[in-house]
Amino acid sequence: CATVLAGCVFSSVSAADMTVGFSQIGSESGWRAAETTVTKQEAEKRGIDLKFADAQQKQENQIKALRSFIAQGVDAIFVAPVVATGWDEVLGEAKDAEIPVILLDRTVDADKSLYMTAVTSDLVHEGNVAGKWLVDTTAGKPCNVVELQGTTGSSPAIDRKKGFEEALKGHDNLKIVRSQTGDFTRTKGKEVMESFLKAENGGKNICALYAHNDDMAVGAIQAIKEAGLKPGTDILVVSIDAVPDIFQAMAAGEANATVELTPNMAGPAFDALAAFKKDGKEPPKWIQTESKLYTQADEPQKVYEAKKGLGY
Ligand code: GZL
Repeated sequence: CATVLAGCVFSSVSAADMTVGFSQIGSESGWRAAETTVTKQEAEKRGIDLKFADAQQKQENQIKALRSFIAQGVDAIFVAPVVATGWDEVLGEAKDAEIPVILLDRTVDADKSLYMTAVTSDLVHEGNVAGKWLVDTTAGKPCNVVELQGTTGSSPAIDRKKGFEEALKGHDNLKIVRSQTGDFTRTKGKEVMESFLKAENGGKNICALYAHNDDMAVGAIQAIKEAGLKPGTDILVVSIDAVPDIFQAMAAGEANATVELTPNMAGPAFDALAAFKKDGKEPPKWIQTESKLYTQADEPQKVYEAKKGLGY
């Protein structure tokens, strides 16, 4: 800064002066817990004062938190919106208060002028990658699929279903015979998989499980084993997130594939915010994070060792 003192003096609202309110959904999955840990680490790195609010997966708690952040006059709001609808009013209040809002890992059905940017993966693409893996793996063989959907009305549940179904189009050997929400949790994933197994001849009619996240898949794997079947062989298992525990299951031959979702949505969000605060530069409306397929061929035990402890 020594050489461009003027620029520094006028342009750098140093991060240390910034307060950001973060409305987090809850801790429904290992991935969600990692996102919280990483967001706090990213704030710490930048000297940002992060006000954290856990909504216990209830939208009304998120709306209350946003109103509280607005009343406190925070410099910006981050929100991971539990469901896609019902945000217009409170986002309008943030806009009126001239507080920029950044969406993390999920999107909302609201006018794009109501938020600065959304930092998310391509959720449709994730479902598509999972579906394509199953198409390739079954190679035309008849295969009844059961699906554990994410939280009803959330953008990942809607988009991951859409992408998966698109991949299966034209491959009539693959049929989704049961599809129900497991709310992104292990407990519910196990419960719903138990009902699928009972309804499908003890699981003998089921060839594959597609779970919208690894936590539901891990719960379902337990149910499959308790039904006396081998997950990963009797019933193929494909899911999304790439949390450490799914790699442990893969290493044991009990899961087959996962699509990686980075828990670090906050890094790009903080960077976009800093650029905006520095010189008013608006980011694009979507900052997309990468998605990568992992299978049993990718040395899952090694990946598990590398990932565990990264906030999960
Ligand atoms: C997806 C994210 C999902 C994760 C789940 O972007 O919103 O929420 O896939 C989490 O693990 O519950």
